[in-house]
This record gives sequence, structure tokens and C-alpha cells, in this order.
Amino acid sequence: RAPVYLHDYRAPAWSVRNVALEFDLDAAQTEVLAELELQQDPAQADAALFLHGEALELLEISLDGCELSPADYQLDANGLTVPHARGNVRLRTRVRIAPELNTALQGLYLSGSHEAGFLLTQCEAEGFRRITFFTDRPDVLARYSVMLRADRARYPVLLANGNPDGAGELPDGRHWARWLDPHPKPSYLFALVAGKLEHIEDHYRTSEGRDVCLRIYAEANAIAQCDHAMRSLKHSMRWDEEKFGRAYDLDVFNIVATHDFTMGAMENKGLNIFNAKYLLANMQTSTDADFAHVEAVVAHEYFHNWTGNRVTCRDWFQLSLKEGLTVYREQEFCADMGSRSLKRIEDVQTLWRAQFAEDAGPLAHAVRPEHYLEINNFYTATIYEKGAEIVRMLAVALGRDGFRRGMDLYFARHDGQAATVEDFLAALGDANKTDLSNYLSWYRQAGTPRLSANGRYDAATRTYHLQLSQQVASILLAADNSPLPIPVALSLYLPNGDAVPLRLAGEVAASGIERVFVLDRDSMTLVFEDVFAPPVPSLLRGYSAPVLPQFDVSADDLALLLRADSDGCNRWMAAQALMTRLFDADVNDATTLVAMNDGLAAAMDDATLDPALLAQLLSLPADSILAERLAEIDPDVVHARIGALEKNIAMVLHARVLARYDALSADETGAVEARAPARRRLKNRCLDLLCSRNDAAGIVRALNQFENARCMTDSLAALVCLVRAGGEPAEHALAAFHARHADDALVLDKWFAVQAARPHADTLDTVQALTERADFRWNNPNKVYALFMTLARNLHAFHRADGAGYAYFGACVQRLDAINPQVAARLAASFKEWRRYEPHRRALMQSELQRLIELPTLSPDLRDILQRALA
Ligand code: HT7
Ligand code: ZN
Repeated sequence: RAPVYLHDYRAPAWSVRNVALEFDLDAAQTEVLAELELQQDPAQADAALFLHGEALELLEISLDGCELSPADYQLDANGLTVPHARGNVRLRTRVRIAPELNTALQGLYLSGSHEAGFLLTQCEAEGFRRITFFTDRPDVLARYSVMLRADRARYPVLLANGNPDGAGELPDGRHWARWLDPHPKPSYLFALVAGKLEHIEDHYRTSEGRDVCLRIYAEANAIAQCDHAMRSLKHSMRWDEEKFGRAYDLDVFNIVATHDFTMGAMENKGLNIFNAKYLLANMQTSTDADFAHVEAVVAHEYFHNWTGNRVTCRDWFQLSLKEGLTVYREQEFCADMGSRSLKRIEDVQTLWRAQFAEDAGPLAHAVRPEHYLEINNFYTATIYEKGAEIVRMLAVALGRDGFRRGMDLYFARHDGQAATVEDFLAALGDANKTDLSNYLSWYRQAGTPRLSANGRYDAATRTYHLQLSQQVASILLAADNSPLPIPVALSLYLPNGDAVPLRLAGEVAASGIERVFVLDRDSMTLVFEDVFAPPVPSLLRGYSAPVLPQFDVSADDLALLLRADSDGCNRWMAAQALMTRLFDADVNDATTLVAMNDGLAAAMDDATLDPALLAQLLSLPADSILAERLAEIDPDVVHARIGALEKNIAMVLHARVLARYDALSADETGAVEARAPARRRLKNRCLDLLCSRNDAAGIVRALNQFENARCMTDSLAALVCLVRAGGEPAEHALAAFHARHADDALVLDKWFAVQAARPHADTLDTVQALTERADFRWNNPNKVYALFMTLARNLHAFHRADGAGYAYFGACVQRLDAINPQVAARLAASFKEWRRYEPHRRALMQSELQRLIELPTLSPDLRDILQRALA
């Protein structure tokens, strides 16, 4: 495949205004009749008509009512060319496809078994071309009318985008349903679903007075687990009206759950399709984290209706325009539904763990890349998470009202259009009479910039000089290396824990104790006056910019922030910084150790502290973040240092942790109500600490919790502790867990994942054995991720010194590539940090990557990842 370049973008030579589709649906063979009203761009009068199409069997083709002979068109593996078409034409094609053979899960495919499964589509990014011939690019917006025909007994439910437009019976036990979508949309938002599904129903009245029928469809055995998603949907609809003035625009909103889905969910217009993992929830089978994920993903897909669907992307280089913006909106929604600082901590954790690692390796790319080989490989943490951080910086810099003004203008200007990142920045800037074009550098530069801060206090003048400077990322892939605008939210704390009213030299009066300064040069110095003692700076409050902090702050200063900062996120960042320093020093740094231990003990003694925040304060940075601290990653060193750090916390806080666990455990009701998940989070972090040294006190509690758990959160947390400890109790608990949940595919995924996470070299054999079980399916992405994504994060098994982990993992990637190239490519990306490892493992990983890239048959998806990883 040839790379696609942003600078090659040209407006479409041929657009589709209206499209009428007719489907004769069947799992083995489906026929698709498409009538396209095509319009040629007069400025590109010489351009031949080209329509994308892959794996389609062409049965019939006519142009303006005249049947075409094979001499009138050319067919190749990428599509169909009709050279003599000119101006406004009607093209009619009939094709045949085979959904049940489609294991790549792009286009029309079968979920579940041949006998009992249902048919559904996934078109983003380029799946529509596997359904019919079409100008399959996001800047071609068309109105769709869709007729579905199928056997009534086998496919009683027939759904597509838009509003229902009639249904009826056909001879031979068949029936039909027609759907009309009044909103022009790109082909990637097309969807249909056909099969035996149950539904729950509710209604929502929009702020514009539209009564919307809401339905969630799932297979019969899961229908009782849809209520949380329905509640989340209604909350999302209200929130988008209140916070962004955006109301829903169809008479129906349908959501369908499937167990066979490559990603989380898909925002098809009026017909969202969800991986069941992010839709179904019930206290007996889902953890508190699962509940939170469902709420977030339901909101995310719903919010796409405006950021993605009504205003879509001009081309796939602009992917973050919809994804980054929608992640930001989702994050804000979740913050409003629960605890703002906790949500921020979780989002920062994800960014640091997934995006910083991506940005530091060979797969690093800009939020708006300049070129790609395979767009499916760009649904990354950089596009989503870093993209959301850029929107957050804009929101911080413009303030709440300014950001809302900007978003209003963005929607007003671009509704019904396919837009660019430049359009977005221009709308936000114009609405606020400011130029935000320097934020474009954030979209163009790959890599994580560093922010340093150095303070100097002058007692004589009671001034505090704070120098902020930025260093661009070391791996700059883009030519643009201009300084970035970095909004730095800051406060100054006095040793007694009070925040200083902030007044800069030259200002008449102080304005607040927290202010935002945008560093848009290499360096700047802020001079604060009326500072009565040497202050401790609290920087990047709320983590106001996605940079690597390099602050000149002592361990005692961090301890002060950990104790007194009014921003929960910064308290947590202070704790993380202390832990990271201890990791760096292999726990041999007495001052930092005392500061951390005292700080955590004080936090445990603070009865007013939110238990969930306390759980976060007590948690170490992720293994992968700590591993990055080493010049060359040696998994044995990482493991030893983390173990020592964890054991220190467990030992020093033992009495407090034990007392807190027992108290929280006695209070446990298994409820879903607002404060219960926070208490469970702390309780289970305490259990984790109690079990970290394999003490009987901890293991007995874990066994007891496992036996008597009232909810999945508690049962799974106890199982994790037992499996980590190993031996007979672990075997017993695993067997009991399986027996309890043998019929529930999503719970079985947890059972697989817990075993793949066991920190032991033997885990590799366990994983291999697990793949042979009847309840493991190679063609089910959830099962594959449960085992192999988890394995790839397992320092002990994946990174075994004998290389068996890499060889086994590579063989599995190879096997998966023939089934689902997107899944194989995602897994292969786990090798991305190979160059950061010590020489022995580095060579082993490199040779496995080399073996894979030399395979005679390789999907474009996997080849792209391997090439970039090895480059
Ligand atoms: N917009 C959706 C992307 C998506 C996707 C992309 C490639 C292959 C399969 C996919 N399934 C869903 C998801 C989202 O809302 O971000
Ligand atoms: Zn999205």
C-alpha cells in the first residue's frame, strides 16, 4: 500500500447526494443493491468516476438506467472505475457479500453462532467499501434511505440509521423494514443490525420539545443488564443540552450490544453499536470500574452526535477533531457526574501510562499526523487522550464562558460540514477575538514536551521569582518545533498550608489564589509580590497541560502539597512524585522515605478525606511508568524496586491499613449508591497492601472476602490477591469463580485476565493452556485482549529472560493476523518499547519482530506496525 499524505488532500471529484440501499440479508450470502445519485465537481471535469470497493462480488451494474458491459468499467482489489461517467449520474450496482466469513469485523458481519447470531456492521474507518461500491471518504456526505429484507423468524429485528419509515410482510416468511436518515452523513457512520434481539425502552423529551424513543437492544440473557446504560444515556442527553446547548435530532435513538467487536463502541447516526463490555452492567457481574466505563462510553458515543456526526472530519488526518474533542466532553461529563478530581487523576493516569509511552517510542505520531499507511492503526492514545488534553488546554486558556462561546460558533459555522483542526481553532479564536493558531503546533508535534520550574525567594523584598521553561520533545517527528502554548495553572503555598493571594509585580491588587499563565515562549519568569515566606509552588493544577513536569521541589515541599494542596489531582501528583523518587533511589533515600511515609500516614488519619482519593494516594505509579525511569529497562530491577516500595508502604502503614480494611469491610453492603464505590476502592487497595507480603492476616481476609462478596468488585479484588499469592487457595478460588460465572462471557474475560496477570514466569504456560479451552475463542477480540493484552503488560511472563514470552506472543500475533488484522496490529504494538530494554531482551524482541516482518503473508495493518516499530 502507498502512504496517504495530508498535503495531498483534494476535495472529492465525485460526491454522492442521495443513496438508496436495499439489503437481502442472510448470514451466508447478502445481496446489496445501491442506487447512488452522483455529482461531479465541475472543477475536476476530467476525473474518472472511482468508487471504493473491497471483497465485493459484482452482480449487476448500470449507469443512468443503461446496463454496463465489462468493457465500460474496471474492477480491481481497491474498487471500481467508470471512466466515461460525466456530470450528474445515477449509478446502480448489485453486489454479493458473505457476512459469516468476515472475521475481520469490518463491514457486515455475524456476531455469535451461525444458528443464533445476528448481523451487524462496523464501517469506521473504511468498512463501508466492504458493503457496497462507494466514495468511502468522510467528506462525502449523503442522505441515506435503507430497505432491509430478511427471514422474519431468524431476523425479527431490522435496524438502520435515522427514523423508521415503514415495515411489513413478504412472501416465504420474510419481512421488510425501511429507515430514512434525514441528516447527510459520511459512509463511516452507516449501520444496520438484523437478528433476534430483545430491548428495553424509555423516552426522552429534548429541550427543543422532541419526544425521542430510546431503545437498548441485547440478546435475551443480557437484557436485564441494560438499565445502567439507559440511565447514563438520559444523563448524557441532558448534560449536552445544559453544557453545550446540543439537543438530539432524530425521533429514535437505538443502541445495540454485541460480544464481537474490535473496539469499545461506535457512534453510527441514531444506531450506536457497543461492545457488550461497555454497555452491560450489573452488581453481581460488573465491577464499579465497569459501571464507570459504561457511563463514560455511552456518553462518549452519544456526544459524537454533534462532535463527529453533525460536524464531521474532512479526512482521517483530522480524526482527533472528533475523537479528542469527544473524549474531552466525555471527561467533563464524568467529572460532573462524580468526583472531578478523581476523574482527573484517572485521566492523567491513562495519559501517562498509555500516551506518554506511545510518544516515547517508534510508534510516536502527531495528534494530526502528516501521513499514514493504515488508518486503523491511528485509533491511538495520542489521537484520543492527547487530543483531549489539547482541547482541555484551550478550555483552560479561554475560561468556561469563552470556551462555550467558541464551541457555539464552531457548531454554528460547521453544522453539516466536514471540518478541519484549523476550522476548530479559528472558531474558538474568533468567538473570543483572539488568535489560537499557535495551538496548531500541539497537533503537529509528536513527543512529550518537558516543563521545568525553578523558584527563588527574596526575603528582603518578599518576592518570589518563578522561572518556567519548556523543552520540546527529543523525538520530534514534525518539522514544526516552535515553542508550544502551555497553560500553567498555579498556586503558591506557605509552609503552614495556606495559599498565597497572587499578585504579579506591576499589578495593583491580588486576584485569587489560583491563576493560569500561558507559557508560549521557551522561558518566562513570573515575579510574585507580597509573599511573606518561601512558598511551595503548586504547578499544573488539575494537570493543566500534557507535559512532563521537571520541578525543582524538595521532598518536604512535595509532602506539604500531599498534605495541604486544595487540588486533589496535585495532592496525588505529589504522592506520585515522592514514590517515583524512591523508585529512582531503589528506596534508599531517607528524606524522601520519611516524607512519603509521613504524608501517607497523615492522609490515612484524615477522616475527612474522600476514600477514593486516599486509595489513589496510596497507589504506586503504573509499572510501565516506573520502568521508563531506567536508562535501560530491566524487568527484574523494575519488579524488585516496585516490590520493595510496596512492601515499605504495607509495613509502615500496616496497623492503619488493617484497621481501615476491617472497618470498611464491616460496613460493606454491596450497594451501587454514590459513596459505596469510593469506600470499596479504598477497602480493596488496603486488601492489596495486606496481601502484598503474603501475610496470613491478608490472605485470610482475601479468602473471606472472596467467599462472602456481595458484588463483583469485591469478589474480583479478592481473587486477584489470591491468584497473586498462588497455591491451593488460588486454585480453589479460580475454580469457584468459574463455576459461578460459566455462562457469562464478560465475567469469563475477567477470569482469563486475572490468570494472565499473575506475576510469575509460569504464567506463560497458563495462558497457553487457557487458549485450548472450549470457552476461549480466537475470533473474539474481548477474549483475545483479556489474555494477550494482559500478558503483554506482565513483566514476569512476557519479558521472561529466556525469550519464551516474546516467541509465544509473536506466534499468537501471527495466528491472529489471519483472523482479524486490526486485533493483531494492536497486540503487535506491545513490542513498541523494545529499544528501551537491556541488551539481551532487546535482541530477543528485535529478532521476533524481524521474524514476523519476514512472513510471506502479512496484513497491511500488521506490516505497518512492524515496519514502524523496527524503523
Ligand atoms: N469512533 C469509533 C471508532 C471505532 C473503530 C475504528 C476502527 C475499527 C473499529 C472501530 N470501532 C469503533 C469509536 C469511538 O467512539 O471513538
Ligand atoms: Zn470516539
